[in-house]
Amino acid sequence: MELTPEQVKQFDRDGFLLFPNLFSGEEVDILRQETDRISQIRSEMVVREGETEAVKIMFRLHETDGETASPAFRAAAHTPRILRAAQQCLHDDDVYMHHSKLNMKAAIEGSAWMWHQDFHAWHLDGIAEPNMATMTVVLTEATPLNGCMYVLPGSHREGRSDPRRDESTAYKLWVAKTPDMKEYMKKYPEPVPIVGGAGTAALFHCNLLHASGHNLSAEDRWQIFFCFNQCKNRPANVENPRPDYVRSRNWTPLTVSAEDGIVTAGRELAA
Ligand SMILES: O=C(O)CCC(=O)C(=O)O
Repeated sequence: MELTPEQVKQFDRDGFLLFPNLFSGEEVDILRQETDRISQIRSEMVVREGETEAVKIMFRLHETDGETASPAFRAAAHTPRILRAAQQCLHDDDVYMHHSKLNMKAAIEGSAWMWHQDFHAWHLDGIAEPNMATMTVVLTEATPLNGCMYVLPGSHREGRSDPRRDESTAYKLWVAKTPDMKEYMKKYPEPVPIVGGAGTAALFHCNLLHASGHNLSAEDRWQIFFCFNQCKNRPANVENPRPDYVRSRNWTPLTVSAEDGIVTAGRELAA
């Protein structure tokens, strides 16, 4: 897949692009089987929450080594639909993966992600420029009831806001301060929900304000995130760097593979 020049312009203007049904049912089934497998693993890369210790996040699915490595997710990350789109929107063919993660918002218990910009945490990782983008793919239908993600169109142009630390959920993060967020919501168009059937995807800029609510439904909401950075923008040394699974040290440029990579990986896993 190759984005059109209009789509790249739209990304620059709005900070995101939506891709309904980007992945097929067969591809989604393979990725869901892998999700089931990895969620059984006990590891610091598998973060749990709530009374039932439901999995909230699983990290580092795209590498060839490590407890959570998955050939199918690795293949997904290299497909033109994901990697080529990221290269085009970052205006650079040399990109690497800062991290990959799967957010598994568990039925009833899965908690919210307050409004935030991803780049604040990544800047603290030592990354200088906000030239990063994330491709997210929903692996189960995403709806407002099950806590779909919302993006605030154009808000990436705001630059980096001065956030506060939110400790209220199992995964602590930097979030926009409430008075600032109220102003941004007056200034920019209505938030856009990332809703759609399994396989629907969105690519968004690292300074785009985004959030999602609690999962009030009876079904889990699963969603993968591949976060790309330009190789030339790799992090500088920082004191006490975060672990490799959130701040990758693998800065080798990624190469685009064939579109059928997930199906091939699925066959090999099943053999
Ligand atoms: O999973 C979600 O709904 C949102 C996740 C998110 O905003 C993030 O990981 O930065």
